This record gives sequence, structure tokens and C-alpha cells, in this order.
Amino acid sequence: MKKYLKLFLLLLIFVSVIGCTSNKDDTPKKKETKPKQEEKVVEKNNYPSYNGFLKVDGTKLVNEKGEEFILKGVSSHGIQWFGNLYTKDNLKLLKEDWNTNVFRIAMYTKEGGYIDDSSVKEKVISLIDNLIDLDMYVIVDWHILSDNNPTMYTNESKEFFNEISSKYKDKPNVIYEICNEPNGGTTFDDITTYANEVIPVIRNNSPKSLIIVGTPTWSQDVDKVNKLGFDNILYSLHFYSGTHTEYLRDKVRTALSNNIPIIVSEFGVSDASGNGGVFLDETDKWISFLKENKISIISWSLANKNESSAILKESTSIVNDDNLTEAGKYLKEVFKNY
Ligand code: DCB
Repeated sequence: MKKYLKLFLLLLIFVSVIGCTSNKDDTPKKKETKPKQEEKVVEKNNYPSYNGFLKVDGTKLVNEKGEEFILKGVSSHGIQWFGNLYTKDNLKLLKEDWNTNVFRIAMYTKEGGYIDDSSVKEKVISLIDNLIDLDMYVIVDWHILSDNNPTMYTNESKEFFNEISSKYKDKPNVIYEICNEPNGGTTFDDITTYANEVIPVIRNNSPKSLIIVGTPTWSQDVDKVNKLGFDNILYSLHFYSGTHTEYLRDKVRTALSNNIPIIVSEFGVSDASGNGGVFLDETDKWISFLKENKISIISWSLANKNESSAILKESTSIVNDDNLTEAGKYLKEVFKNY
């Protein structure tokens, strides 16, 4: 026993001497680089429970405390087609493994969407409930597309947003995108006419809610925006890397210099059809530009359709690494580092 005690004491002395000599070295130490974390990248303070209602401050998004905040996440494809993919488990994977804090619900108005079949509203509500449970932000997107001018269904839109915004009036999670992509010659004046009808309906129920407004030419003409007379509005810029390049980033630069707050509520690594490519070099350029300007990003789309913008391989349904397409693998890394 004594022998062991002696050995132990010697060891103790040895260790403390080594400790002292190494402490004498006061040259700055290299920071330890943590091993790259593969899964579970949940960032503290990244979710609605901490940040509350988001606000627009100049061209930046801030949380309830006035701290800068960035939304990052994935958009659904049309919920009338791919609704079965948007399970709570998949949304949880997007939060925990992809480091996203928002999910966008693309509720098409035409093409079998809400105007054609109002029962898709029930899917929207159940998705919102799941996202609130998961402590994520959720964008409710009135996904106009073939109905190119939002004034075509102003009354239906008011009715829909009235119901949703009164149901979720106290929930900072819920963000309203009132017209996805005006196109077919729709002007910003048309959009203003529509917005001036719909925004007061939402704000009457939920005064602090954040609202996203689409811009002409499939939400590309952010340089043509004349600010609306409401607070806490973001204007959307959508891009598809195979089609939209530096000239569209120039429109963003113009908008920012006009003090227009921007969100990329939809982007794809494909061309503008949702297919072709993928165009990862051009997307890299977009992402570093947007990150530099602290602009929020939402990618198109969580689908298992045979098109290059879809993040899941055909006939798969769970958002795990085995099932990711090239777009999926790339986008996961984008969000983990954004
Ligand atoms: C937008 C739409 C979105 C569309 C994607 C890709 O449209 F917001 O709904 O998604 O960008 O085109 C695609 C799906 C397809 C589906 C098709 C119709 O990926 O699977 O068949 O919607 O529902 C854009 C964006 C940009 C331009 C044109 C469109 N552009 N567009 O620059 O010309 O005509 O759909």
C-alpha cells in the first residue's frame, strides 16, 4: 500500500511541475478547432421562443430585443401534391440536422390549390401547429403563379388571411407571404393595390406580424419597389441560379441602396423551371453575397419529384442523408454554415 502511495505522490509532483512550466509560456495559444459536428446543429437562441415577433429595422431583420436575426430554411413544394412529405419528423430533421429555423408552406392558389380546393387550408393549419410545437418560424405563402396578378383573388386572400391571422394572432412564429410571384406584366402598382387591402386585415388581428410582399417579374424586380405605408414589411427576391446571375444581384444592390428590406423567400440551385443543372458555382456566388448582406434565405423545395431543385430522391420520403439529391446535400451544408 505504502509503495503505491509513494508512487502516487511522485506522480502528483511530476504533474504539477509540468503544469507550472507550461503555464510560464504566455505566448498566445492557437484556438482549438472543434471537430466538425455532423448532426444536431441546433443553435441556442435561433428560434421563436427566444426571438419573439421579428421586426424590420432599416434593411435588416431583428428580433424582439433588437438583435440582428436571419431566417433560413426550406420551402415545401405544392402542398396539394407533396403534402404527405411534410411530417413532423421531417420538419424536426430540418431543424436539428439542417440548422434551419423556418419552414415555408407553399399554398398554391391555382393548379389544384386553395382557390380550386379550399380543403388544402386544413393541411396549412396542421403544418402551422406542428411548426409551432417544434419552436420554428413558419411562412404562410399565398402561392400565386399561373394566376399571375394577385388582384385576381383579393377577396379570397382577405378571407383566408383573416382566418389564419386571427387563429394565430399571439404567435410570433407565423409570418405571412401575401403573394408569391406576381408575373405576366403585373406592376408594383397592382401589388400595392392588393397589399393595401390584405395587410390591414392581417394587422387588425395580429398587429406585430411580419409580412412578406412579392415583387414584379416572379419576385425579381426589387429595384422597382416603392415602400408600402406599413411597418415590418419585407419584399421578396426569388432566384434560380441557372437563370439568374450577377444582373439580378445588381437589382438587390440597387434595392438595398434604396433602403428596401429584402428576403429571399424562394431560391433554387436549378434553372427557373425548377429543373436543369444543378448550378452550384453560381449558387455559391449568391450565397456568399446574401450572407454578407445578412439576407434571409428559403430554398425550393422539399419534394421527391424528379427535378433537380428537389431535395429528396424520387420515391423516398424521409429527410435523411441517404435520400438527399445533389441539391439536398448541397443545401444542407449551406444552412449548416449560414
Ligand atoms: C417559381 C414558382 C414555383 C416554381 C419554381 C420553379 O416559378 F414559385 O412554384 O416551382 O419557381 O419554376 C415549379 C416546380 C415544378 C412545377 C411548377 C409549376 O418546381 O415542379 O411543375 O412550379 O407548378 C418561376 C420562377 C421564375 C420564373 C418562372 C417561374 N422565371 N415559373 O424567371 O421565368 O414560371 O414557374
